[in-house]
Amino acid sequence: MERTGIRFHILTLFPEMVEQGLSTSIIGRAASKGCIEIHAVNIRDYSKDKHKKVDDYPYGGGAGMVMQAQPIYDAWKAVTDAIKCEGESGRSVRTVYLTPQGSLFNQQMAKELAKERDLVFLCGHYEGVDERVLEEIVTDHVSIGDYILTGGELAAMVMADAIARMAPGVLANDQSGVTESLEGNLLEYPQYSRPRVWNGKAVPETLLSGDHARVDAWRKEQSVLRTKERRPDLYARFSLSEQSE
Ligand code: 6GU
Repeated sequence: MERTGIRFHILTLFPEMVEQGLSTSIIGRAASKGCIEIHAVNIRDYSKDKHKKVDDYPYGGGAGMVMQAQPIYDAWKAVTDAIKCEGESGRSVRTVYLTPQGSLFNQQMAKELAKERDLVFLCGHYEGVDERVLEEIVTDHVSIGDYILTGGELAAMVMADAIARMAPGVLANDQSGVTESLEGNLLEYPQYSRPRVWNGKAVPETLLSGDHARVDAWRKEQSVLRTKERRPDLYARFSLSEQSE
Protein backbone atom coordinates (compact mmCIF):
# COMPACT_ATOMS: atom_id res chain seq x y z
CA MET A 1 0.00 0.00 0.00
CA GLU A 2 1.32 3.46 -0.95
CA ARG A 3 1.26 6.47 1.35
CA THR A 4 -2.22 7.73 2.08
CA GLY A 5 -3.58 10.52 -0.05
CA ILE A 6 -5.60 13.49 1.08
CA ARG A 7 -6.90 13.57 4.65
CA PHE A 8 -10.27 15.14 5.43
CA HIS A 9 -10.95 16.42 8.95
CA ILE A 10 -14.62 17.28 9.26
CA LEU A 11 -15.65 19.33 12.30
CA THR A 12 -19.34 18.70 12.93
CA LEU A 13 -22.06 18.19 15.50
CA PHE A 14 -23.20 15.12 13.54
CA PRO A 15 -20.13 12.94 12.98
CA GLU A 16 -22.19 9.79 12.30
CA MET A 17 -23.91 11.52 9.39
CA VAL A 18 -20.61 12.32 7.72
CA GLU A 19 -19.04 8.93 8.49
CA GLN A 20 -22.06 7.06 7.16
CA GLY A 21 -22.38 9.21 4.09
CA LEU A 22 -18.76 8.75 3.08
CA SER A 23 -18.39 5.08 4.03
CA THR A 24 -20.10 3.48 1.02
CA SER A 25 -19.33 2.99 -2.64
CA ILE A 26 -16.22 4.43 -4.26
CA ILE A 27 -15.27 6.87 -1.52
CA GLY A 28 -15.75 4.21 1.17
CA ARG A 29 -13.55 1.81 -0.75
CA ALA A 30 -10.89 4.49 -1.26
CA ALA A 31 -10.83 5.04 2.50
CA SER A 32 -10.55 1.29 3.23
CA LYS A 33 -7.70 1.03 0.74
CA GLY A 34 -5.96 3.98 2.40
CA CYS A 35 -6.09 6.21 -0.69
CA ILE A 36 -7.83 8.85 1.43
CA GLU A 37 -8.65 9.35 5.12
CA ILE A 38 -11.85 10.69 6.57
CA HIS A 39 -11.88 11.88 10.17
CA ALA A 40 -15.14 13.20 11.56
CA VAL A 41 -14.55 15.26 14.71
CA ASN A 42 -17.41 15.90 17.11
CA ILE A 43 -17.35 19.57 18.10
CA ARG A 44 -19.45 18.74 21.17
CA ASP A 45 -16.53 16.69 22.58
CA TYR A 46 -14.68 20.00 22.98
CA SER A 47 -17.40 21.85 24.86
CA LYS A 48 -16.22 23.09 28.28
CA ASP A 49 -19.83 23.58 29.39
CA LYS A 50 -21.01 21.17 32.07
CA HIS A 51 -23.98 20.19 29.88
CA LYS A 52 -21.85 19.95 26.73
CA LYS A 53 -23.69 22.95 25.33
CA VAL A 54 -22.28 24.30 22.04
CA ASP A 55 -24.73 27.11 21.19
CA ASP A 56 -26.27 30.20 22.74
CA TYR A 57 -28.57 33.12 21.94
CA PRO A 58 -27.39 35.73 19.44
CA TYR A 59 -26.29 39.11 20.85
CA GLY A 60 -28.64 41.76 19.51
CA GLY A 61 -31.52 39.29 19.42
CA GLY A 62 -33.11 37.49 16.51
CA ALA A 63 -34.28 34.00 15.69
CA GLY A 64 -32.38 30.82 16.46
CA MET A 65 -29.14 29.99 18.17
CA VAL A 66 -25.51 30.63 17.31
CA MET A 67 -22.69 28.10 17.58
CA GLN A 68 -20.20 29.35 20.14
CA ALA A 69 -16.55 30.03 19.38
CA GLN A 70 -14.80 28.00 22.10
CA PRO A 71 -15.76 24.39 21.22
CA ILE A 72 -15.13 25.01 17.52
CA TYR A 73 -11.77 26.64 18.15
CA ASP A 74 -10.61 23.88 20.49
CA ALA A 75 -11.70 21.15 18.05
CA TRP A 76 -9.88 22.93 15.21
CA LYS A 77 -6.77 23.50 17.39
CA ALA A 78 -6.60 19.81 18.34
CA VAL A 79 -6.85 18.75 14.70
CA THR A 80 -4.39 21.28 13.28
CA ASP A 81 -1.85 20.81 16.12
CA ALA A 82 -1.86 17.08 15.41
CA ILE A 83 -1.25 17.77 11.71
CA LYS A 84 1.61 20.21 12.43
CA CYS A 85 3.22 17.70 14.83
CA GLU A 86 3.93 15.54 11.81
CA GLY A 87 6.46 18.09 10.64
CA GLU A 88 5.20 19.95 7.59
CA SER A 89 4.24 23.10 9.65
CA GLY A 90 4.69 26.69 8.49
CA ARG A 91 1.71 27.23 6.20
CA SER A 92 -1.69 27.19 7.88
CA VAL A 93 -3.90 24.19 7.23
CA ARG A 94 -6.60 24.91 4.65
CA THR A 95 -9.84 25.33 6.62
CA VAL A 96 -13.08 25.47 4.66
CA TYR A 97 -16.25 26.85 6.22
CA LEU A 98 -19.34 25.49 4.47
CA THR A 99 -21.76 28.37 4.08
CA PRO A 100 -24.29 29.65 1.55
CA GLN A 101 -22.32 32.92 1.83
CA GLY A 102 -19.20 31.36 0.30
CA SER A 103 -17.71 31.19 -3.20
CA LEU A 104 -19.49 28.66 -5.41
CA PHE A 105 -17.86 25.23 -5.43
CA ASN A 106 -16.95 23.83 -8.85
CA GLN A 107 -14.70 21.25 -10.53
CA GLN A 108 -11.84 23.73 -10.76
CA MET A 109 -11.95 24.29 -7.00
CA ALA A 110 -12.15 20.53 -6.40
CA LYS A 111 -8.98 20.06 -8.45
CA GLU A 112 -7.21 22.83 -6.58
CA LEU A 113 -8.16 21.57 -3.11
CA ALA A 114 -7.20 18.00 -4.09
CA LYS A 115 -3.55 19.12 -4.05
CA GLU A 116 -3.64 19.66 -0.28
CA ARG A 117 -2.29 17.05 2.15
CA ASP A 118 -4.97 17.88 4.75
CA LEU A 119 -8.30 19.68 4.51
CA VAL A 120 -10.37 20.83 7.48
CA PHE A 121 -14.10 21.35 6.91
CA LEU A 122 -16.21 23.25 9.43
CA CYS A 123 -19.92 22.43 9.30
CA GLY A 124 -22.18 25.07 10.80
CA HIS A 125 -25.66 24.61 12.17
CA TYR A 126 -28.50 26.60 13.69
CA GLU A 127 -28.54 30.24 12.59
CA GLY A 128 -24.80 30.49 12.28
CA VAL A 129 -21.39 30.50 13.92
CA ASP A 130 -19.82 33.20 16.09
CA GLU A 131 -17.98 35.40 13.60
CA ARG A 132 -14.87 35.69 15.78
CA VAL A 133 -13.91 32.03 15.48
CA LEU A 134 -14.47 32.17 11.72
CA GLU A 135 -12.06 35.11 11.51
CA GLU A 136 -9.53 33.12 13.51
CA ILE A 137 -9.50 29.79 11.63
CA VAL A 138 -11.23 29.91 8.23
CA THR A 139 -9.15 30.22 5.06
CA ASP A 140 -11.97 29.54 2.54
CA HIS A 141 -15.74 30.22 2.64
CA VAL A 142 -17.45 27.82 0.24
CA SER A 143 -21.07 27.25 -0.86
CA ILE A 144 -22.28 24.31 -2.96
CA GLY A 145 -25.10 26.25 -4.62
CA ASP A 146 -27.70 28.95 -4.26
CA TYR A 147 -30.10 27.28 -1.84
CA ILE A 148 -30.10 26.92 1.93
CA LEU A 149 -29.35 23.62 3.69
CA THR A 150 -30.07 22.96 7.36
CA GLY A 151 -26.38 22.44 8.04
CA GLY A 152 -22.99 22.20 6.39
CA GLU A 153 -22.68 18.38 6.58
CA LEU A 154 -24.22 17.56 3.21
CA ALA A 155 -22.15 20.30 1.61
CA ALA A 156 -18.96 18.94 3.23
CA MET A 157 -19.84 15.48 1.93
CA VAL A 158 -20.42 16.81 -1.57
CA MET A 159 -17.05 18.55 -1.50
CA ALA A 160 -15.21 15.58 0.01
CA ASP A 161 -16.66 13.28 -2.66
CA ALA A 162 -15.69 15.56 -5.54
CA ILE A 163 -12.20 16.19 -4.14
CA ALA A 164 -11.52 12.56 -3.16
CA ARG A 165 -12.30 11.24 -6.62
CA MET A 166 -9.41 13.33 -7.96
CA ALA A 167 -6.95 11.60 -5.59
CA PRO A 168 -4.63 8.99 -7.10
CA GLY A 169 -5.97 5.44 -6.90
CA VAL A 170 -9.57 6.38 -6.03
CA LEU A 171 -11.01 5.77 -9.47
CA ALA A 172 -10.41 2.42 -11.15
CA ASN A 173 -9.61 4.15 -14.41
CA ASP A 174 -7.20 7.02 -13.68
CA GLN A 175 -8.32 8.74 -16.88
CA SER A 176 -11.92 9.25 -15.82
CA GLY A 177 -10.97 11.86 -13.22
CA VAL A 178 -9.80 14.18 -15.95
CA THR A 179 -11.80 13.35 -19.06
CA GLU A 180 -15.26 13.45 -17.59
CA SER A 181 -17.91 16.13 -17.80
CA LEU A 182 -16.99 19.77 -17.41
CA GLU A 183 -13.42 19.42 -18.62
CA GLY A 184 -13.26 21.89 -21.48
CA ASN A 185 -16.69 23.25 -20.52
CA LEU A 186 -18.55 20.36 -22.13
CA LEU A 187 -21.04 17.90 -20.70
CA GLU A 188 -20.40 14.18 -21.05
CA TYR A 189 -21.73 12.38 -24.15
CA PRO A 190 -24.51 9.76 -23.78
CA GLN A 191 -23.54 6.19 -22.90
CA TYR A 192 -25.10 2.86 -23.94
CA SER A 193 -24.68 -0.76 -22.92
CA ARG A 194 -26.31 -4.09 -23.80
CA PRO A 195 -28.75 -4.98 -25.19
CA ARG A 196 -28.45 -3.42 -28.64
CA VAL A 197 -32.19 -2.85 -28.69
CA TRP A 198 -34.14 -2.02 -25.55
CA ASN A 199 -37.77 -0.95 -25.41
CA GLY A 200 -37.72 -0.60 -29.19
CA LYS A 201 -34.72 1.79 -29.02
CA ALA A 202 -31.52 0.85 -30.83
CA VAL A 203 -28.03 1.91 -29.79
CA PRO A 204 -26.70 4.59 -32.20
CA GLU A 205 -25.16 2.78 -35.16
CA THR A 206 -21.82 4.63 -34.98
CA LEU A 207 -21.02 3.07 -31.59
CA LEU A 208 -21.22 -0.42 -33.13
CA SER A 209 -18.99 0.47 -36.08
CA GLY A 210 -15.68 -0.35 -34.40
CA ASP A 211 -14.28 2.80 -36.03
CA HIS A 212 -12.66 4.68 -33.12
CA ALA A 213 -12.23 7.92 -35.01
CA ARG A 214 -15.92 7.94 -35.97
CA VAL A 215 -16.92 7.09 -32.41
CA ASP A 216 -14.79 9.93 -31.01
CA ALA A 217 -16.20 12.42 -33.51
CA TRP A 218 -19.77 11.32 -32.72
CA ARG A 219 -19.21 11.65 -28.99
CA LYS A 220 -17.68 15.10 -29.32
CA GLU A 221 -20.65 16.21 -31.42
CA GLN A 222 -23.11 14.83 -28.86
CA SER A 223 -21.26 16.61 -26.05
CA VAL A 224 -21.49 19.91 -27.89
CA LEU A 225 -25.20 19.49 -28.76
CA ARG A 226 -26.07 18.45 -25.25
CA THR A 227 -24.18 21.34 -23.69
CA LYS A 228 -25.82 23.85 -26.03
CA GLU A 229 -29.27 22.56 -25.14
CA ARG A 230 -28.93 21.92 -21.42
CA ARG A 231 -26.28 24.37 -20.27
CA PRO A 232 -26.22 27.44 -22.49
CA ASP A 233 -23.99 29.15 -19.88
CA LEU A 234 -21.30 26.46 -20.25
CA TYR A 235 -21.75 26.40 -24.01
CA ALA A 236 -20.98 30.12 -24.21
CA ARG A 237 -17.67 29.49 -22.42
CA PHE A 238 -16.93 26.52 -24.67
CA SER A 239 -17.54 28.61 -27.81
CA LEU A 240 -15.24 31.33 -26.55
CA SER A 241 -12.44 28.85 -25.83
CA GLU A 242 -12.84 27.30 -29.30
CA GLN A 243 -12.50 30.75 -30.95
CA SER A 244 -9.30 31.57 -29.12
CA GLU A 245 -7.60 28.40 -30.39
CL1 6GU B 1 -22.06 25.08 2.28
N1 6GU B 1 -24.18 25.27 3.82
C1 6GU B 1 -25.48 25.46 4.02
N2 6GU B 1 -25.96 25.43 5.26
N3 6GU B 1 -26.33 25.70 3.04
C2 6GU B 1 -25.82 25.71 1.82
C3 6GU B 1 -24.48 25.52 1.55
C4 6GU B 1 -23.67 25.31 2.59
N4 6GU B 1 -24.26 25.61 0.23
C5 6GU B 1 -25.45 25.85 -0.29
N5 6GU B 1 -26.39 25.92 0.66
